Amino acid sequence: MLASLPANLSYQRPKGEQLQEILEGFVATLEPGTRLPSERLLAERYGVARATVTQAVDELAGKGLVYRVHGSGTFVAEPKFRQPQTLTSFTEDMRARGMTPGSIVLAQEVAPASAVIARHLQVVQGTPVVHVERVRTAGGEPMALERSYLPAGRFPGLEAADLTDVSLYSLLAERWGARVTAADQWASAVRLTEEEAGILGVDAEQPALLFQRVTHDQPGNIIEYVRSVYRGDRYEVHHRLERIELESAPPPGAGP
Ligand code: 16G
Repeated sequence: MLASLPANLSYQRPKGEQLQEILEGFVATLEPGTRLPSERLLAERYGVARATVTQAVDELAGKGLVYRVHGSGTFVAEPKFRQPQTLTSFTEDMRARGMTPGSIVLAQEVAPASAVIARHLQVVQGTPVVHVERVRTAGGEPMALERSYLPAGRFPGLEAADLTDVSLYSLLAERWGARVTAADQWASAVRLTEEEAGILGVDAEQPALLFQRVTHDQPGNIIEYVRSVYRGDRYEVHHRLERIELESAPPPGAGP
């Protein structure tokens, strides 16, 4: 395996930086789960301190490209899923990737809206809401834990519907004629609780992404508030940014 790596580092640039680039390119050619050559071997091959290799591997681990297993070595991570930037359901998103979506229902009940839920759904506190808690799976593997809150008055009977391996958005459209049209979504980094980590089958130290979504079926009409905790090792958020020249920007060459 080492044979496919460049033989030497150049003297021009910091060694750690070069090593990181080399390893990143190398990892991209390997199958997920492949074990990397040991840090000792890499240090010997490139004539650098072991700490330099450790730091380069740390950088790759920080980017989620590799992961360490104590006592066994460093392995190539599964590629990350990109959270779509369009309004899709988990089911549509997984199917578009050729994977089988699934859901395991952990809770499904009508309860009075707490102050926080009421604020997001823009209803009076105490209004009955359907609370659905589901583990979302891709090919049987847990990816996210979703807690959805929907106004019970708008979706009577939802608390008793069979949601196992079912798309909530499809069901809302088929049974109650509610088609999602727009949503506001916020992403933030969170720590998993021990319980959440257990459900998702990951270490509690692992970072996770929290997506909060407020979904509308028509302008001004909120039908859902969701808090979804996605595995940080399997998901990333991608934004395509295009530069808009600001009118107030000084013309090129203009002095201060
Ligand atoms: C996605 C949405 C979630 C929605 C669900 C419906 C994010 C972060 N969240 O997971 O808000 O409730 O799709 O999926 O994308 P379903 O129709 O497959 O049940």
